[in-house]
Amino acid sequence: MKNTNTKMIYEELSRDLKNLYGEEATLENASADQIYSTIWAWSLKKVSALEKYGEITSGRKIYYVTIEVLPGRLLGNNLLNLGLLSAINIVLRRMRYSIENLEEMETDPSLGNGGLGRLGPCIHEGATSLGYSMECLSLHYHYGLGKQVFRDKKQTFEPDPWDLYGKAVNTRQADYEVELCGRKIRPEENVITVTGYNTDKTNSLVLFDTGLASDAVIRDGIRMDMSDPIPALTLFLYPDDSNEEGRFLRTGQEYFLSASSVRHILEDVEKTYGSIDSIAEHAVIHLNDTHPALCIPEMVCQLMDRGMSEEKSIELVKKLFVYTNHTILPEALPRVPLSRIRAVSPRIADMITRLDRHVREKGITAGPVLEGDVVNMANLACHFSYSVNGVAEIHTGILKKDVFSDMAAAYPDKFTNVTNGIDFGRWLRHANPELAWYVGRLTGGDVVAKPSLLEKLLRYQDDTAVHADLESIKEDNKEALAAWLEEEKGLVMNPKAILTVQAKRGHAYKRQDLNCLYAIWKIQEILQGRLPATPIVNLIAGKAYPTYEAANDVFHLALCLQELTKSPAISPWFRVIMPDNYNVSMAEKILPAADISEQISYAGTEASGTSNCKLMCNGAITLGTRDGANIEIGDLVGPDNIFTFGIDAKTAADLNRSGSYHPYDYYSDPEIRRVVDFIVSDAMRRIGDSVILERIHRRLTTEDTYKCLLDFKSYVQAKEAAFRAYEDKDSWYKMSLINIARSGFFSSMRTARQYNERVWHLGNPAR
Ligand code: 26W
Repeated sequence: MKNTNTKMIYEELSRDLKNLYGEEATLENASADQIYSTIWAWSLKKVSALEKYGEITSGRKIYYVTIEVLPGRLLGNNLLNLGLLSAINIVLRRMRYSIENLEEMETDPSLGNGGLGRLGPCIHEGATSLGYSMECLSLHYHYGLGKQVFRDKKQTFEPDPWDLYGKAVNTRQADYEVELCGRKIRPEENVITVTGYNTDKTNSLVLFDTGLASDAVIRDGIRMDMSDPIPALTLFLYPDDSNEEGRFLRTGQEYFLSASSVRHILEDVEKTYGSIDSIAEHAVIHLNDTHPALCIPEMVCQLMDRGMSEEKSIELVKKLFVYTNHTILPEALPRVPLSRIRAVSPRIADMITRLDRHVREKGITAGPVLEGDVVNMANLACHFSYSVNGVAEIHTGILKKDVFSDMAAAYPDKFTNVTNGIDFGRWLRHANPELAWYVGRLTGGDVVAKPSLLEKLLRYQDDTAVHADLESIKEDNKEALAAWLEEEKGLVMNPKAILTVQAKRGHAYKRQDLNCLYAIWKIQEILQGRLPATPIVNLIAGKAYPTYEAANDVFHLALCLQELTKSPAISPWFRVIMPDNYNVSMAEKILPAADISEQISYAGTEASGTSNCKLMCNGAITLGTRDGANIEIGDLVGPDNIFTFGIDAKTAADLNRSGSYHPYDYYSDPEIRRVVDFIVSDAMRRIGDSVILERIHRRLTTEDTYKCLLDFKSYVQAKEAAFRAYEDKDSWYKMSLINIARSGFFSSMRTARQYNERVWHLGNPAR
């Protein structure tokens, strides 16, 4: 090998392989497993050789506390950040391997549920790349959310262990103890090193565990005996909370995360600075949604234990915490009985009472912390954080005008917006190397380090040769996805079809059912001989919470449509595809292949969305409502480069308030009725479960909380317009190019920078 870098890597790997598997082992005769393990261990050595940010002792450090985290696979991402990805691929090619094949051996931990869980790692990576000192604190769930398996066209879950990943985890026993349900627990801190792009600095992801989790309490699937919360505490993310035992367990998890985080932070500051006297100069504690809000009373208690008065402790806390809200749905703004918190920690319950009194004694009547015996966690977070933010312009607006309007009036300077961002290293360079290389060549720079360089693509917007190149990259990605879907999931996808993708958590407000209604409409069109010019693949992916009936029902509908569209009368023109167990690594395969990004939530309900940004930078065109970050995408690309439909958030809010929406009014339209009634047709009943299909039909015709029938026609029109537009490849790839060019705004480095300017105020970060 000519290149010294690759030669050196080859020699290092050969040596490491021999150390692991004996003198006989060579890279040429080793198994894929042995090569993977060798590269994995080698990459971890390289990562741990990097300097630690923790050593920086000036400026503030961010402690980002989150109940869920979706770090994704480490190997490829770390190699990219270390600048070794291309070189290692050259080395591997000699053995007829590629990093893409090998990294399939790494488990992908499902320690998160969706956008909230993935956002943390994206911001963490952005902050690390910028040189900010940031620790992400979460729980070490043994099985994460669970592995989604479709049985009989229904979603089930199996435990999803992520043992392999354990090799990257450094476990240490904490020096402190936390008290939970009357028991003293010394947490385990499981530390994973987080790398940034093009920097030799690293940060850490710290996952707390009780060390007391026991598989013996697991019953079937992800159900558990929760009578004793301690052995169950760190087994699964979001345990079933349909009964009091489950709700108690969740509060226990939230308190364990909060107590461990606060003790960890105090210890970190004490160790670094010798005391906690000026902690607000050295630390900012970021509450990623309300789940870790018990950090606030815990911190007051801990400061008081260190000799500070209550008043001073509370005032100090107000300088330490910031809170990001990620949802306006009332059911996800938790209200927790004080008695439940008391059963987990009497001291914390007492402190919440005092914090409530503190607010009232200041004469602030907005947003009571205690409403009778119920703790409003979002209000607690708002009062005692110095900054509260939403995650897209429209979402922050709704928080200020509606959800927290009283609080925004009481604290006019507290509320701000920081629109979400994504890590371009993972979502462009790593997920779509061909596109990343190509746009890098056209822009003449490193678009991962500086995503704003993508703007330079605009000068090629009318260049038909560039359009053709973009088309050929998209085709390659579709072919790779089709091959993977067939091999791994047994699903047939025509790589020549137009691919429209809705990949996200299953939730009524995200309206996967609206997508299914379109599918039915299209099937009926095809059966009547109106065929699309290009075949269509309508891909839906995501997990729904196991006990969330409405979302599970809609997944059943989608799976029935997947079955139905296998029919030879339909499949050549239209197919619904729903692969199981959508996770970060599957997203890395699906999103680069997508032509259309479906962002069809009911206006005003999707805080931001992040798959919309990931799809955008991979050249997909948004088909969306005026919701979340879709609006900012629309502003960036202009109305000609996005397909917008449906009522806007103001109309939606007025309609919700007036209660004047009756789905039956729309159901009486013959076209809509024909589509909706198809759900309970004989053809569908032969494939699916009639009870579920009838339930969906009833929900749509009598409740339709998120007004699918109202937006249906406008959605069909917009989707059909998108498919028509696809037929003119030059104008389609011009749109695609403009979307890629304008996507740099959604870099998580921009997000981290804005958090620093508007929220964290770090002092003197490295860049
Ligand atoms: C079950 C309790 C619960 C409550 C809220 C679980 C999870 C939540 C999360 C806050 C919901 C969530 O994931 N929100 C998503 O956050 C993303 C990152 O900001 C946004 O892009 C999504 O729009 C928002 O739905």
